[in-house]
Amino acid sequence: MPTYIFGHTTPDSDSIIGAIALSYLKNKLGEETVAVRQGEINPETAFILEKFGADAPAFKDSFAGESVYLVDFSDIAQSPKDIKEATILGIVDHHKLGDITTATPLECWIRPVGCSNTIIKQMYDYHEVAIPQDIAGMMLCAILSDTVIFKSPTCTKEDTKACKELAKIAQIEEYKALGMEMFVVKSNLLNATPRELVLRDFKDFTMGDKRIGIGQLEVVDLSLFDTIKEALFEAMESLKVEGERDSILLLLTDIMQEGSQLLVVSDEEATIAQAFDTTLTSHQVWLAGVMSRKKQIVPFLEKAF
Ligand SMILES: [Mn+2]
Repeated sequence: MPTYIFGHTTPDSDSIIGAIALSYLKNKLGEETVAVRQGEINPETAFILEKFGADAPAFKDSFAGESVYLVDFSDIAQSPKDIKEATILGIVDHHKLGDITTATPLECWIRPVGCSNTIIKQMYDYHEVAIPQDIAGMMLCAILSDTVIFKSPTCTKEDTKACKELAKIAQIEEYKALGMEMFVVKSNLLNATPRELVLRDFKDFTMGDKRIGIGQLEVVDLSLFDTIKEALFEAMESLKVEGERDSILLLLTDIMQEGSQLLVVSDEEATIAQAFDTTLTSHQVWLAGVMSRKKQIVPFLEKAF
């Protein structure tokens, strides 16, 4: 029986590419592993897979009785429903430590860098395994995505160093231009319903006794949202009710202006405003300099709730 490797629910490029890259490494090291995904492929990831001629991992969301590696998360809220019945052999992640626990010792590569793929690059180096050209190109894209082409406050020297080395292996010289091309793809809001947009990069968190869902859309021009903002609010409202959540937040991040418009649907709007030391107008506020959900949103909400 193979070991399955997968990222969080509503997978982003880091989760999908991370599973592919880690699976290749583990297989080289003599383990039998298969990369899978817990959700649909988003347009940015589809662009990356197509560019490097890779297939999407198969969908699988039940792992009772199986062995698994987790990539890019350690929160039960972002796990398959039966994660407690799986044997977790290892975690590769760059988020806050979540609430997953294990009954047996595990391999942990958890480091405060900008992307899980940066850590996977370091794992290849540690084990002295060569990265194939196509996988290097995809890992490069995942890091450019997670670090918003090095603009995110989560980006570290290790991420830029990993990108340089991966770009060399992938034989891509203008990799910042490739990053921009990727974000233009990401900025395409057509062909998606407001609900799909809210859920495109969406994570649930448990804070105190509250369930809080936080989505993020990164675009090259915030005015793209002008005509659909009301529809986004409506979609957030219904997702709040359906998911029995206390709050839904949506970050509309402008990667050129380097800030985010925060939309809030919550029973506790005052607590959320307080968390960011601001006031909301019509359930929204511009947060200058805020680009990272992980570093600039979640910790403040954790404190407030
Ligand atoms: Mn990530």
